[in-house]
Amino acid sequence: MSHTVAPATQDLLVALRLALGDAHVLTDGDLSSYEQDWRKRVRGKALAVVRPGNTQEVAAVVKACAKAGVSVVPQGGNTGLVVGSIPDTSGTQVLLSLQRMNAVRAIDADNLTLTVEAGCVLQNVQHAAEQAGFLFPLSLGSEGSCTIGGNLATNAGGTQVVRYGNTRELCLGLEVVTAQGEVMHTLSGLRKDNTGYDLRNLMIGSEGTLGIITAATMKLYPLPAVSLTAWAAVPSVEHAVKLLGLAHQHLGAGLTGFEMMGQFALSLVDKHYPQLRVPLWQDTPYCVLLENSDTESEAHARSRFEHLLELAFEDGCVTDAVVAESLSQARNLWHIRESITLAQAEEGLNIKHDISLPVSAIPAFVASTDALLTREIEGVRIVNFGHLGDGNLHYNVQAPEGSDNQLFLQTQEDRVNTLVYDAVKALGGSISAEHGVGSLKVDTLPDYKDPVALALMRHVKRALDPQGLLNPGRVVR
Ligand code: FAD
Ligand code: 2HG
Ligand code: ZN
Repeated sequence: MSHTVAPATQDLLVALRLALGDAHVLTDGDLSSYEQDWRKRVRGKALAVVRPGNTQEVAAVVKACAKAGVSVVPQGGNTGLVVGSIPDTSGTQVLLSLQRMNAVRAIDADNLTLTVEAGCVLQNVQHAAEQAGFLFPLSLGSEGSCTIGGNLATNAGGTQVVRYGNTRELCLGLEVVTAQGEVMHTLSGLRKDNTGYDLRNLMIGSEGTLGIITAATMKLYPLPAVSLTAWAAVPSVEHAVKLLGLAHQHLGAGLTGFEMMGQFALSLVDKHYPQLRVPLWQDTPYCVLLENSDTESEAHARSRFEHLLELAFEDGCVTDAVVAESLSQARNLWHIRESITLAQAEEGLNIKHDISLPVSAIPAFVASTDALLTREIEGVRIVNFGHLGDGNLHYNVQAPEGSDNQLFLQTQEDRVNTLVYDAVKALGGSISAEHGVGSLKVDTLPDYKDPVALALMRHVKRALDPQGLLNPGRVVR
């Protein structure tokens, strides 16, 4: 397919080809993997997909685009869930894929750090750390395709946050290409550095709107000597919260995962992946997946873990439980948890809500919002699961059985969002816990974000990207 392009655009394409070589400036062929979001909700159209191989090439692309007044959309693994990593439909934006920048630059064992390029797939970062005898704890269902640059740009969370924090907490230094095409060399491995404004933390979570992350220095941890996993049936959300309190009390920093999964969420895994054999889900409204990792001996850790479960049984927090007897059993249990997103995709599009609340407010939120939605929309199905240990729920709303999912989204999405987000706001929560804002929530954010904070965000955007060329229309307008 050939394009008719304006002379200025033609000049830009020539400059990009000169900088990267023809093979890494794509304008023809099937570009859907770059132009379509992971959930297949939106398809954009890029002027060109560029694939720089190093930081200087990223800077050259940004400079050429700034000169031409063309906007740049950075993309890592394109697994984001808020439509932030694809071009708009105008055909005028350059999609900058970081995937070729995937080297592990250095591992500093004494400093407990590793320095990686932004396009490194998360799973490869985990493997590199493990091969050096360390743990890189960030863990997401998308880890086979998402990149560390995307994780930083979204400040991704995942299933180990309760112990190790979000991506932000794992990062010590960044290398960033600015909107002007300059390179900010702040790839430090320092744990202490009070030399002014924290630009690293400004870039983290900015979703490609303030700069393009090209490399990062990340923290490493000792590999745990033992990891224990249990799958427990709990009679209510209140009981799950009580179990979380017990786990904090008895496991301390050894508590590395605490996930809650509602019955409907698990029924979708059972329906679409019956081979995974979801345990206990049929007779209980919620299950909890609990992980305890430690550096002490297995026998000691196991007896403490089992003691915790005994107490939970006595308290009525847990009505039934399975403790993994081997690594492969533990992996299977985690695989079930990580399959919920895929099972939802099989069932058809739903309305996603990635929300956070104080843990103490979660039982009231679930009780009142379940009741509200059930009253308002007959037959509505709620896919409720998430990282309860972090106060983060994926409170997704699925169309009634047998109805048209697309039509449901078209007619109900705004109304359902208002119902859910108003309830979140009333309880002091956030409408984006870990996925970010992207373009999906950019117009909703002003209704829920503190207006002074939002105004400051706009000032920051104008100061760092006065031409408004870095991922425009995402996070703030
Ligand atoms: P992309 O999707 O490519 O981009 C995401 C955003 O970051 C975009 O705004 C993009 O412009 C920007 N960006 C990407 N790379 C750069 C860069 N180098 N510099 C500047 N900006 C950049 N998220 C969680 O937080 N927790 C989970 O548990 C979780 N589980 C998931 C499970 C599944 C099955 C899927 C599909 C997604 C899940 N996600 C989860 C969402 C997603 O994987 C994360 O947001 C991830 O961090 C995105 O990484 P990516 O490389 O795919 O980024
Ligand atoms: C998870 O925790 C992801 O599995 C995806 O954040 C959540 O599918 C979702 O809504
Ligand atoms: Zn999540």
